[in-house]
Amino acid sequence: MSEKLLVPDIGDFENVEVIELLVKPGDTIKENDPIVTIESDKSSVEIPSTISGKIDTINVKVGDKVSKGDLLLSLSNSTESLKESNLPKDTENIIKQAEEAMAVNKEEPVNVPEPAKEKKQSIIQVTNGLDIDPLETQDWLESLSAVISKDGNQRAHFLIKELINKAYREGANIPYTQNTPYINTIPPEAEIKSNGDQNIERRIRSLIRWNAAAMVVRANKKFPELGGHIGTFASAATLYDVGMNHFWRAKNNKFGGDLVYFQGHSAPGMYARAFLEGRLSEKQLDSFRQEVKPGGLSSYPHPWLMPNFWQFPTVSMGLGPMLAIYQARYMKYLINRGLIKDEGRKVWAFLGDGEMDEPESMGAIGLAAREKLDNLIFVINCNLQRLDGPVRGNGKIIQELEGSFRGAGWNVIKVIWGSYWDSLLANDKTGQLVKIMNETVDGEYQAMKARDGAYVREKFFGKNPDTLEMVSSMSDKDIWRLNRGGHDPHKVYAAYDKAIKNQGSPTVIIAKTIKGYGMGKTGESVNTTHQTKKLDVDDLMYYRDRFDVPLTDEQVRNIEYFRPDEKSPEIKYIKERRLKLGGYLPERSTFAKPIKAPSKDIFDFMKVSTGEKEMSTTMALVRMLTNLLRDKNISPRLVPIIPDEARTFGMEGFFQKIGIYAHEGQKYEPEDAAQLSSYREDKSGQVLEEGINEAGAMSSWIAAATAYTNHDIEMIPIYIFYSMFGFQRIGDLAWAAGDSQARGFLVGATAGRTTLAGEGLQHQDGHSHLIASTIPNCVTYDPTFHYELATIFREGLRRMHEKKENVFYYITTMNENYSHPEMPKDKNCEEGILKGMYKIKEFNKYKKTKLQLLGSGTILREMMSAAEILQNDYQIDSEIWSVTSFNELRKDGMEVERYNLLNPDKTPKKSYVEQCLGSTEGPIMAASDYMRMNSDQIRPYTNNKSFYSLGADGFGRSDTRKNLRKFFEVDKEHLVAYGLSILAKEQLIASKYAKDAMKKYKIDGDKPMPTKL
Ligand SMILES: Cc1ncc(C[n+]2csc(CCOP(=O)(O)OP(=O)(O)O)c2C)c(N)n1
Ligand SMILES: [Mg+2]
Repeated sequence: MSEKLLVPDIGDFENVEVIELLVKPGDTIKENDPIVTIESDKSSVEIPSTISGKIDTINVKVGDKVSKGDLLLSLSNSTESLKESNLPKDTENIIKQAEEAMAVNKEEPVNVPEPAKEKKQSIIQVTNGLDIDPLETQDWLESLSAVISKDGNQRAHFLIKELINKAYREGANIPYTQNTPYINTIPPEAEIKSNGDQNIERRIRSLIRWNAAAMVVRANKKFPELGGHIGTFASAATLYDVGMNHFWRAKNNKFGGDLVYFQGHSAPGMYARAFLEGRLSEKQLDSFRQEVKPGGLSSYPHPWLMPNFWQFPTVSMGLGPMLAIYQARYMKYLINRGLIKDEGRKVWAFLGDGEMDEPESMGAIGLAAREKLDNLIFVINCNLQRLDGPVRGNGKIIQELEGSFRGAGWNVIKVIWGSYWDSLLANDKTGQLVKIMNETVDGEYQAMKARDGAYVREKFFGKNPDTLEMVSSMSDKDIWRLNRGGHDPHKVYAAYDKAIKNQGSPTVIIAKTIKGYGMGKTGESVNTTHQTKKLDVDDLMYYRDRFDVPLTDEQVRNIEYFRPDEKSPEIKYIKERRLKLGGYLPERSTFAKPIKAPSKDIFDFMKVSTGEKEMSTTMALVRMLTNLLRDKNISPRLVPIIPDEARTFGMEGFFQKIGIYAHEGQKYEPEDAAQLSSYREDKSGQVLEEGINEAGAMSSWIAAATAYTNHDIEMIPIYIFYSMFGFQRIGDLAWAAGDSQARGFLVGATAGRTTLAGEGLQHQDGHSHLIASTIPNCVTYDPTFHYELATIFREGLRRMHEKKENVFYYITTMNENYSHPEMPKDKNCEEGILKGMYKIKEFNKYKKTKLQLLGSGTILREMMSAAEILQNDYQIDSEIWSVTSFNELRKDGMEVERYNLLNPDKTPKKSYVEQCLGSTEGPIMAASDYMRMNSDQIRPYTNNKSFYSLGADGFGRSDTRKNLRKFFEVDKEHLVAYGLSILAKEQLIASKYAKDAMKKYKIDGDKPMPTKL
């Protein structure tokens, strides 16, 4: 039986060119095998087969233009075929039912019943929240208690929900509240108990506390400028220790490991623990914050500086929470794509309560709930203080966070009160204690912990006669010992245990602690705690006594570290616990296998001229990626990341081909189901379509770009964004990517200040390369032609993913269509492209006057046209250099210059720029579609040649490309005029030529500088 394969619905396009045939007559194909690649002026897409069989004839050839319904090929022996109708069965049924319903509706007029008349009643509304009938209240509460004890919490919850629904239906406008009372989420009777030895754990914790504080104090004694923080870790020690002793599993050869984002300022605590574990020496502790000499300990978690220790940079507040969310999401992505096993690994993130004010901290919590990230646990250390003072003096940060997280769909566990409060709360029959707990604001809670028990009795329990009575038999000391939940290992253990068992949603543990816990009068719960880095002898003695650290007064005065004997129960315990949990944390390692770079010929099609055909470099990139998806080594590792701009970049073809990642698959039939580029969501989809969310997309990219260490699998993330919304928008995340040793590609598409025409000031990028150049391990390129792009991309794959170099690439691509020439045959061309410049053309007819013309990005083409005019109209020769990266040239120039200055006695080396330009003839004129600073970067390395740079300085604006280039003076006419003027200034030609050209091209010499317009 013979079947015919027709061109499917390709959206709004008609007469689209066939650019590749992927099959030939005689081939046996299966459903979904790609048949041909077609390309419009915006995008290229593969057409998959909808049938299986052996190809008899192919009815199209490369270069043909096709539209929907055209015959592509005929097949025989097909084993499967699509039904006439493409509509899924379900849809057919739905349509049928709808039609039947409509038929019925036609006959029967819609009969909407009149609303029942409201019975008028006179009710006295109580609006001030007072209890007008305590007996009635008591009845209701007792009924509820009875339900709880008879049928359990769930039933009680159900009844309350029903009551609320009923009240709502009857018109009661009940304000919705996400808050529960200011007490622990887990009642004491439901707490799961730790099987750890509490005494030893307390001793270990005390030693860690002491050593952490000692290392900060010692460093500052030596060099007061070094700084450091004691208060943050002092408040969080229990939160960390319970995790370290009982929950966090390390990576080893059997398990991938939990991923823990440590709060940056608590770094001393992690070092102090590693010291007890025997991983860091006393000498290393003594080099805290002195990193210049090898072996020093970095101030905060920085993988770049301690590559075998720290995994995640977190100290720029707000990045940790966001990165952790996307890390958890990416872990699920890898699992759902079958690239890693689901081992129940967790991502834990430790955050400060002040940190939660960063928009990034809360910005992605909706995504975490939506994606049901039950592998994610936030622990927010609510010590109620940030740097300057209270986080919410007049309110309650814990309640506020509870509302926000619960509202977003998280599982919320509040750990507010320690065990000493349990009996008081159990005796709170009238609810007065909880009432004052609810009413007391954080400013008061903080002040209480800066004072003493008598103050707490008066200011807290004294708020109500009942509560004052409750503590009448307690001494002030007893009252002072009433601990906060975050300092109680039992409460923390119970919360962690519940968190790891939670399914279907992320968990946030909101723990109440005291900033500077144990630091005494100078540092505990006072507004200056955060900055306290020095403790005087009295404070140190107090700290020692407070935590029973076994040091003599003399040792305290010397601020000695304390590490018990190797055979002591403490050291044995700490090691045993970690052994049980698979190893030490934090620890950074990688066992990822390299990805073999694709063979060179996969990019060969980008080395030949495109002839008449015009395309943008963005489109060339999409073509290249489409080809890479056919390489079986590379294909599964590619992670295309797009923030809602796939159609802008012509990448919609990827939707069908590799699918959009969606953890729930696709629960609906997409509106464009019948089209070739239909919006296909899939549980194992490959594209990360992030929506309008550059920070999230960058966080995903970082997760993918560090998968080689966090998941031991090398991935190739390619994040494609509007270049203006890249580095400018998420600069600090890009910096963190550098710190994280991320490997992957960032592509700034629609780049250039005059190349993106109509979009205007906020869209036209003239500086992303400069921002990118600030990141030491970011390699950047601004290519013009497809073969440059291919050469750069392939080298990026080789350096990063085969050779595992810790760099990442930033490449700009444009949306201007033009034809691309064949790659020059010169054997140095490839090297030049990669180093940053190569000679692309030379005009050498007149041999009188010469100019060196350097162009980058699309402005190279303006430069090439200008050179032609200079030759034809003014008899000026020139050499034209394609500069693929001013940034890379500058890096090389800097390095060589530095070497020469540091080695005055040696033969000076030559920078690459000097090698190219040093002995050329004539002044240099350089231009790019970026600020002059871009091309200016190489000025010092040209061997003192005259150097002039042009560029697009100033705010962009919407207009045509031609007008914009004229405005910013980088069009060919301005380049000609400037070129002549430069030659005149250098006294190589008469100035009249420049004047004439300006007149000819209507260039006004008195026009204001574009930066001022
Ligand atoms: C983006 C950013 N802004 C400012 C800072 C400076 N800073 C460091 S810690 C801190 C206060 C932290 O308070 P909190 O989050 O409550 O943490 P805590 O130390 O109280 O646990 C500030 C403002 C920073 N590290 N990062
Ligand atoms: Mg805080």
